[in-house]
Amino acid sequence: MGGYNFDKDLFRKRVRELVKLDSKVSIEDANPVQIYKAVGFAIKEQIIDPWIDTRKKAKEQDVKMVYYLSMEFLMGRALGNNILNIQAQNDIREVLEEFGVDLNLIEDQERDWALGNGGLGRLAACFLDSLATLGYHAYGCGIRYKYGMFKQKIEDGYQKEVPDNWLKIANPFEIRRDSQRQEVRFGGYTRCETDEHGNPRYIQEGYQAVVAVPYDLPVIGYGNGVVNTLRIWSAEPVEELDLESFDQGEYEKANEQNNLAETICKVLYPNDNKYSGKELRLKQQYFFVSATIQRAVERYMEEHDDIHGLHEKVCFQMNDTHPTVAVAELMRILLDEYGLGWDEAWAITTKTCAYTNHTIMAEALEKWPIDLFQRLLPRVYQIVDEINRRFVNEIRSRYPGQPEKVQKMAVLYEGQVRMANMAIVGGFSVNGVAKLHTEILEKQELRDFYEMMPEKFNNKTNGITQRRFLLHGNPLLAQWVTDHIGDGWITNLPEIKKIEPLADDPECRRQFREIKYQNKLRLAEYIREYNHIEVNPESIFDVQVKRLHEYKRQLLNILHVMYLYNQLKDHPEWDMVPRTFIFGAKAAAGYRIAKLTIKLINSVAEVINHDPSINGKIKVVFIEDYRVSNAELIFSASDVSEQISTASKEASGTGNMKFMLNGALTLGTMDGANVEIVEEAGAENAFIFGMSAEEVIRYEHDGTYDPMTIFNSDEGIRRVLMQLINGFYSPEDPELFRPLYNSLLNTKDTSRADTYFILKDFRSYAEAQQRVEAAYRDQEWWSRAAMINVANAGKFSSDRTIQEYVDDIWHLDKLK
Ligand code: B1H
Repeated sequence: MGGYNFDKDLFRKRVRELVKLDSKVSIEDANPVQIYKAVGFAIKEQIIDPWIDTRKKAKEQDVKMVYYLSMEFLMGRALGNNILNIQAQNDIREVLEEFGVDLNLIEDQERDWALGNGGLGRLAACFLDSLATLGYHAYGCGIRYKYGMFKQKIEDGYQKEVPDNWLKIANPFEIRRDSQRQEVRFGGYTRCETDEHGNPRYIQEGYQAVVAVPYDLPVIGYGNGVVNTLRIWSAEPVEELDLESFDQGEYEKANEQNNLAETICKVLYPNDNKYSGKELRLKQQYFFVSATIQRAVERYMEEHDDIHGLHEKVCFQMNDTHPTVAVAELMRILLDEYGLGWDEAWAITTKTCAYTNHTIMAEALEKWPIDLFQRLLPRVYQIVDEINRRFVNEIRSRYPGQPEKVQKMAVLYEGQVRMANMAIVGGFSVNGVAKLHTEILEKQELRDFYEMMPEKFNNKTNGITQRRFLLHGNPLLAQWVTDHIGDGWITNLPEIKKIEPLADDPECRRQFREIKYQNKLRLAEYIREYNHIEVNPESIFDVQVKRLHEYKRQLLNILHVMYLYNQLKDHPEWDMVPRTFIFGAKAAAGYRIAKLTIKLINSVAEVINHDPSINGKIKVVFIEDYRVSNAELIFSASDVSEQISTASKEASGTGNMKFMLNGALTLGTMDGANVEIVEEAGAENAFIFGMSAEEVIRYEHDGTYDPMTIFNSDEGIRRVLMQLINGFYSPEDPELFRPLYNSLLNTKDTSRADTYFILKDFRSYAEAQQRVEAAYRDQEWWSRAAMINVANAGKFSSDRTIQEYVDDIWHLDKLK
């Protein structure tokens, strides 16, 4: 397909007109928000034909397409990336300069589209970017939450959650598609009728319905004229409440439907890696899955005449277990609406659905109580029950005399619907998100399934889009790379390997250092403005930004900072390389230990940053409201990338890749994709420490780990832990951090002490930090290693990941 043929004169004219139409001001008097909206709308005008054409071509060429089903799409801001992807940056910058405004200022007016928690949602966003750029037809399908991920405020060192009313400024890119609404039904009961052939037909009655209305957002391929769609569904009552015409009973029913519609899309659940078990969450899941599948089948039948060929043109990729009710919903539609027999319907379903697993954390496993599931989705439950009945029979005949196989693999077990099991049984592909993660799935978590159906299992190591995280987020480095090797890397990241020889050229290293320095100044400026802390741009920027979770071990990081501070106080003459420890993390609103960790980081910052005796050698900064838009600033300015999860717990990580691409060195455990990062960059250009996944798993099985022996034998560690309970960082309330202390040393129940092996890995981590310090003193070595990291980041483009999904799972056709 072609490009976008950006029309600069039209754009200039339209921005003038649109500020008037939308805000009733002339361009001269418009404020930045008003200009942002007009610019967004004017860009939408320029991509609307390619957007329509993409859909048309897909139909004409009858290409196979994928629906990426996800509860989360963590898109960040769209404007800047859209401008880059239509390659109109210079034109737009110039037009805005004519109007006397700076493009960066306009970009800054946009709110993040924060319809996701963390890695899982951001991965979905990167995948959409890559799908469009590679020229595949795809829909991202999700929910148009009224409130996205909460905004984080820090007050007195504590996290406070503020609702994210992101739609308050109308989104200039979205288009409401009333013509494609779908009805989604909850509750009631099923009645069985016999049709004219004597076959049973199931009818859901007495249900409550909502209307699902899609809003489409463009996903613009880089320079290729392909515009795909992120389709997010919003719930509305079937009929607007009409007070006059309803008797009391009708009124109450209508009122209930109103409330249902209003609550479903109200808010994103802010849990990362954790199952909440709330009924409303299951409603959300069924709501967007049902609407998506109904529409997908409807569209398929508009363009084809035989439902049996569905799998040849459509794939539903289920992003974790959250949308796996898709398996049963597709069965329902095929059975009840198309009148297929079970075997036919099952054959189609199991060739159309595929499942990605993103975590082995036990608390993230979705298991719905059967009574709740059945009450909410009576017909769908019948189908789940039948899927389970048949599958259990299959297990029994395959493994006679081994009832534990049924125990482990059945979909229904002990009063619960196990969503992962349903996804594995009902899909043709099960993939993990990094080599190590997939191995753990095959050998441990999903071992029985792997033994029974090994052909379904495969690995797809995650990736990130270089268009957002280098081209947009780090313009100085992007330009430098392009100046040296051309711009092929923008759509073919492995080409970036061509800069590797430049790492041996002292002048190139100097330029590289200068760019990092400029980015550090830019971040320092941000920190000054938003945190009111002065940081030293010559110091090492040592950064851990990600969701706050015990397994990610922000606590290990801050305990080590406390340890360093003790050393510095003991030896004021120590000429350590100045360090700025930067944290950014949101904690789930109900996650006590995580929130207390944030308070600890801020309390430590408060003490250390105000201690003149250490001459600013250590600074601690907690960046408020870490999100996609400020992440772009942070990665580009980082020297050290903290990837310190307990080995085996982080399925992949993707922040690790963003740091690498921006020339930060990984300080990490052999976990998730860190393993592959080290493989690519070379172990000598990273700082690896800690237990291996195997060791962790062994300890978990034999239960012999006792952190108390470490506490008793290691003076340095003991001193730091005592500072958690002696008021050193909380003089007004010495008991404040006791829960953190207890989480490490639980004396009542030692099996619950230090579940994430923080004390076990502490010395190894501290030693790795010393290596970082020593290495940084040699600036030539450091910049060379950083450049080698950038040069070897090619594997971690989501373009590569998507091509692997296409080749091994989806088998899509490229748009011509
Ligand atoms: C990941 C989640 C997750 N894995 C449940 N699982 C959620 C689970 O709202 N919930 O209920 C939300 C999110 N998120 C992350 O996925 C992994 O922890 C990362 O290691 C991985 O890089 C990322 C993308 O694969």
